Amino acid sequence: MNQENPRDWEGTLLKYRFAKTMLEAELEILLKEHEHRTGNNPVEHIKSRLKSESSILKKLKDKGYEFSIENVEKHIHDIVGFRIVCSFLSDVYDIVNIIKESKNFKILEEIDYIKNPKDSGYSSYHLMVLVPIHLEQKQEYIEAEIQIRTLAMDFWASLEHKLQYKLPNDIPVYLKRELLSCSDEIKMMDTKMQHLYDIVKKYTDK
Ligand code: 0O2
Repeated sequence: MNQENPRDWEGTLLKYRFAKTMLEAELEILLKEHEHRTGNNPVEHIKSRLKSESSILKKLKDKGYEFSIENVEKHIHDIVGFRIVCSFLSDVYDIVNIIKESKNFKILEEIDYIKNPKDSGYSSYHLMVLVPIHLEQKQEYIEAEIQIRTLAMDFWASLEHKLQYKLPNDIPVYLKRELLSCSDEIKMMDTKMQHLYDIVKKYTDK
């Protein structure tokens, strides 16, 4: 890590690690409490990760910035990343609301790639949050990205991500078209499953 004091860089990474720990605990409390209150658990599974140093460097380079702690803090928003996977479309929006109503984070930005999918076909709901971490001398806020998506969206995104890594260069146009078509099919399936879920709920809510 050129020109930077390695201790400062280690200290920066440590803060991201603290933020991941804090967010893990906060999300567990929020979602468990929701389940206790409503009897409904909208979560299938949660994954979390700290972006690797090589991925941080690659993303900075792709964005056209040199490595510095300042540039990392300013331009890399997903060093702390969470992925919450749920069954139904309505679960995604329930989880978004649970997180947004929490007083424990500040919401920086939200992007609804479900209503407005990316050109690739990628869909998911992204929340950028600021997580408070309590250090010996002060409190700091660290950025984290929470992706919320259905099992079907997760299936598509995971396979598409794998294909991207397998191909040395850009994905050929015909493959992009096929992936887009798979994403449309997955969208239809999510809508159908939601419809079935709504019918079942009508029976069980009676
Ligand atoms: P990884 O390996 O998952 O960490 P920003 O982060 O806001 O500065 P970016 O990356 O353009 O800039 O933001 P965006 O588009 O919201 O994407 C953030 C993350 O969403 C990505 O992180 C992926 O995890 C996921 N994502 C976005 N677009 C796609 C897509 O087309 N296909 C798949 N499979 N995932 C996508 P990283 O750092 O790119 O990757």
